Amino acid sequence: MQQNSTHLVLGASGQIGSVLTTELRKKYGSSAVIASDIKAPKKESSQMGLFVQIDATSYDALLNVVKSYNVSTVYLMAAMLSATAENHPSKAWDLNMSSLFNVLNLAKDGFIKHVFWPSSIAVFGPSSPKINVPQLTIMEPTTVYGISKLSGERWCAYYNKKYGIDVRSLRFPGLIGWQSSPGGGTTDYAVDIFHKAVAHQPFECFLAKNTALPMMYMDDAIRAVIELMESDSKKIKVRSSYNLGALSFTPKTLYQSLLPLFPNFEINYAPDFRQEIAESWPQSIDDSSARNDWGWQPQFDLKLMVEDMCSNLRNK
Ligand code: AKB
Repeated sequence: MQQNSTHLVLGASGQIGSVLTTELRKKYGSSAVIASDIKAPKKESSQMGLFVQIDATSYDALLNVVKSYNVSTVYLMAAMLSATAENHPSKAWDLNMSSLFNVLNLAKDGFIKHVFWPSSIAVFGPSSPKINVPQLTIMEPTTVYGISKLSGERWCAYYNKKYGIDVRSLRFPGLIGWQSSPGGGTTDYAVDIFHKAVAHQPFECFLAKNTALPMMYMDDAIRAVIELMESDSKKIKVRSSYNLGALSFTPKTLYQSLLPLFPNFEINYAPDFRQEIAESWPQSIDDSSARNDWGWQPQFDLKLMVEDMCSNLRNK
């Protein structure tokens, strides 16, 4: 179903959107993938393929692009992440929810056929189980971002049940990649630490050393999106969002795994408001529904991820 589609990535200049756009172009061809963002792209990425500058909170702007380019699949990657959202609650709610409603309504109104929307481990809260948090459990998120993601999940399930919309979603853990910079997340320390190590600079960590969180290498995350979207619709039994697991580690473990490559690397811990957000989230994920329904299997363990990150960042 995906081969003859035109794909539109909203938030294509962001951490996940930029890598996803590149992979989709490799897979389906440059002319089959339209990148879009509210911000103009950097020069290099604009040369790779078609880019349109649009605000995902405007239904009319989206409709215009969808009609002009005959788009059938939309990946809604535009969002305000957990730490930034705590500082801009109503703006975060507005962006995260209105963009989702716009895309779901484009599908309901018959203009597009398939939707991917990322949820997050932020849907869980302090009352959820910490270890191997199950697909279905108590969910009482305490962050604006988490509340918007949990509400979004319920709306995805509603649009699927009520209108038959083919919307698919993954609850992403913290994502780590060399290709793009993250912005405003609680898990972002796990990206920043690599940049400092490779630059031979000391690292100040905004989380405490023993704060375990679920994480994933970007290559695995992008592969998960593509595999989920290419799966036969009958296999997709969860229409809210799938738990997705790969790694779980603390800042201390990540630091220790960098030491063999950078023996003089120094870290100090200065936890800030993000510590409380991290403590409200689970430490590890039970992703058996994703594994059983559509065959999810992560490929990168901590060692592989550290080696790949460092060699790519060094070459960059
Ligand atoms: C964040 O830290 O806000 C994100 C997420 C876990 O969704 N990376």
